[in-house]
Amino acid sequence: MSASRSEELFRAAQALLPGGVDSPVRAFRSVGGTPRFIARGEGAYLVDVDGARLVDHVLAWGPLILGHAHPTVVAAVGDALARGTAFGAPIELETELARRVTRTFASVEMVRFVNSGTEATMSALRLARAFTGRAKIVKFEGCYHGHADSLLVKAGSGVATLGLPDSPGVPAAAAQDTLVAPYNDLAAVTRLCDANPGQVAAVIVEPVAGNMGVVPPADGFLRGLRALTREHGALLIFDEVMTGWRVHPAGAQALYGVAPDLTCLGKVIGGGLPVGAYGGRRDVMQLVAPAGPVYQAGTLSGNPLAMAAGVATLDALAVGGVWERAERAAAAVAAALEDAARRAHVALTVQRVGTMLTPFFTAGAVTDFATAAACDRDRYAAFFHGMLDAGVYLPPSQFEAAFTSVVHGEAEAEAVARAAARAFRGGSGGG
Ligand code: KE4
Repeated sequence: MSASRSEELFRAAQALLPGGVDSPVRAFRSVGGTPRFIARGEGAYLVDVDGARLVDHVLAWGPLILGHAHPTVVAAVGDALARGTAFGAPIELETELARRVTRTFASVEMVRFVNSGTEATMSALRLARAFTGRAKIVKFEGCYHGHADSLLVKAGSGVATLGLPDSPGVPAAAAQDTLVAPYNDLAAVTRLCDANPGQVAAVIVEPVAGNMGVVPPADGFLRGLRALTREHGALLIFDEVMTGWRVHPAGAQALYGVAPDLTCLGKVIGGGLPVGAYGGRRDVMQLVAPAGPVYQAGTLSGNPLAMAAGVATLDALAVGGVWERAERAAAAVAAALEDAARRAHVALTVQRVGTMLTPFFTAGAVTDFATAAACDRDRYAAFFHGMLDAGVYLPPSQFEAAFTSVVHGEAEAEAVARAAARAFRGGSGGG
């Protein structure tokens, strides 16, 4: 389908916005072509500015587990809007959302709301460094925790695996205290902790990786990190910005039975409005200003519109059987993609945990960034466009997770099956 209005808008946007977007992945750089400009969202669908109606499996990169413009969320935000957009003063809704978060995540005794996942992880690391009095952190290759300097770091060379800046503008000084290990490699983390005795403040991990595509933790990996951090006096931070309410209604920590010291949240918690959060052990969180000396602040943190959207989203999701609809939808999409690939004799590995999944163009399991990077990205790009032309909007990158909502049903799964058969037949990512 022609995308003439999107092309026109994209040209105008590129004159004023770097790359024509406000977040890089939206620019279709890894799949090519022109990003679709969106006119509106309707439940499981996006309608683009050229009138194309697309089954949406990006869902704003995870937040919209209730689908677009859910009536309960729209009403709650509209109601809050009529009373004002921001006060810069405490409101009851902050405590209401905090109640829901602490009831959901048993390891979270206290929580601080911020405006993004980046703020959440950046603040959690500062807090871990303050609590332990240590400087070094361990992260994993292929995991993304937002764009704070000390987290835009790639694996260095050599055993020390000292972090190297992963972006211009990140000074070596900001990267040198970040140690990087391969995902699912507990031995590597042990080596890093042993090589830096008494220096590691925290290990931060996506308990199910979503930012290299969906990569589940190997058996014992998370439990091993829990034991290792305890042994070394470091904090364990679960970055559940994506996995929170996505892999399980109470996050990966409930799914795998491992309690971190700190948890970072985002996406679903704001129902599509800007909300991030970090929380955890009371003895750690009590260090956060103004209760304690660890400074962190935000003009619009806890603002009434975002809090209203978050409370409405979590309340709608808490109704018995609702979350399971999104999980059933994800299972149906995974089965449809696998079946179409099998019929087309295409090597495809679909990895799914709960309501997030990734079709990898490879024959074997994807267990870390190296195996993710070995996938055929060109075939993914071709498949992405084949699906888009057939009315299904997948993430415009092999290294992302696709999502479902509680309003994705059989009709949408059938649309995916038809689109995939056509995309594979048309040679888009096909055999
Ligand atoms: P934000 O600052 O984008 O709200 O959150 C950063 C973040 C932190 N932790 C995890 C596990 C995340 O997945 C993210 C952000 N996820 C990406 C999608 N892979 C957001 C999409 C984008 O960058 O535009």
